[in-house]
Amino acid sequence: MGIIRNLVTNLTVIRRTSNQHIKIMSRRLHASRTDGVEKNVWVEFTQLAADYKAVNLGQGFPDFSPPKFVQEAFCNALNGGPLMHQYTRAFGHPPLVKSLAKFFSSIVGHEIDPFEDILVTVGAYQALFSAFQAVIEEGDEVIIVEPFFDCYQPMVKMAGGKAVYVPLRPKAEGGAVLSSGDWVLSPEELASKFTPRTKAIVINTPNNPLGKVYKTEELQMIADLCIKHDVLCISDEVYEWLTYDGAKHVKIASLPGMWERTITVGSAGKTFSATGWKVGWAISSAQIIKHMKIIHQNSIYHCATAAQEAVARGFEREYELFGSPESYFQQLPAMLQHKRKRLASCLESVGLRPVMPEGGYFMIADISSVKVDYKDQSSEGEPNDFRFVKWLTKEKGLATIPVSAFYSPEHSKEFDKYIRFCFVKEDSTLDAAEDILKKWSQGQ
Ligand code: IK2
Repeated sequence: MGIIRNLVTNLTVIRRTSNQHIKIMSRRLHASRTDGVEKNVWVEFTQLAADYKAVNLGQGFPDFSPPKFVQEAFCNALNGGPLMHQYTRAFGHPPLVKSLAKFFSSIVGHEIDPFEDILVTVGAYQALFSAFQAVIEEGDEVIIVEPFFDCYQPMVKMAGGKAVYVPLRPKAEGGAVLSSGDWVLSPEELASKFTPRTKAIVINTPNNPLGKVYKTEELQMIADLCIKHDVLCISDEVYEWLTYDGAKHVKIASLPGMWERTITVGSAGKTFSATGWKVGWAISSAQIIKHMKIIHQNSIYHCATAAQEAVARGFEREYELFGSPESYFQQLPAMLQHKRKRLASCLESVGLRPVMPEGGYFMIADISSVKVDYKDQSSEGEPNDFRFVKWLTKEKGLATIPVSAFYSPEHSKEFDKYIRFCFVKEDSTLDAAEDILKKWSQGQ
């Protein structure tokens, strides 16, 4: 009775106010870790694209099917008996962790233990979340290289850390920036961000949204700083198979002294064009993975068995075909190479200046030479690229993503002249986008 009486005194009567807010408790309902991280660019712009039925070159997912072999593997898993529909091993379905370990050991140059060094997660998102929760203490600093996949910042904050930003900058001052390879880190600026409180640095190669593929020398410079300052590296490599024009993806974990201090994050969604399956993984030393497992077992616990089984089959196939023209890891970039070239020339033809990505499936373009007469008052005061993207979606029916969303508040103004296009789309979708851009350039 006493407990109930206490509860009643703490609760105000649940009532509907005139503006439909429901007040449940007299004290603050929510935890402060959710403050300041409410905005989410995907939620906002995916909804906008849907509302205006726009041709969607916004969010990064293929609008074509995954390859037949993984679709069949998924169907076979579903028909594979009762156990395929039940829980499997919490930290990763055994066939999947074994195939990941076999596949990546020679690439990393370290014998990966399938059961100790790998955690299978709900997409790369959960691998990132578990990594930050497992290694960041209250007050730790985490260096984030900009532009960055937007979830890093709220995840660092929710883990109690402080994000410290360092931008990649185009090196051709005032001149034409032709390629994502022209965007570089200043070694001095990066070095200046390391302090005794720095616990980790987050890099993303190939980068979303820029498409930069870090060269070995650039990774070595980051690795040297990590080793010097005893810092971890969280390396988001979800687009690892997507490189163009001879660019080569290098894993920072493969550099001397980096295996022990790197958490490499991967995604089956990006690897096999099946983003809805939400299978991802983290690979690191057992010393780190064991703490990520603790976060995982106390939050998600387990990922969908059949999807993991299908991804395992996919990796087994790719292991056999690795380096051959039949490998999906060769075929997908070859297909995207063509789409990328096509999108770049279409953007150029309408006066937008694309930065040619060396990897990934996004292209950013400079919009500063385009003058738009915004009639939409509701976006007034928003960053230039946000206004432009809203205008392009609402008035022209083409959805894209503003690039300043991939920057910290302190640097976003410098980069709000770019918007991001996704080219992992059917040719018919790219045709429709091209049509819109051409009509617009002709003043229609
Ligand atoms: N890391 C990066 C760099 C990503 O790009 C993504 C997925 N992003 O896709 C949305 C977009 O940019 O349009 C992830 C992690 C998350 O991957 P997953 O889907 O496996 O959780």
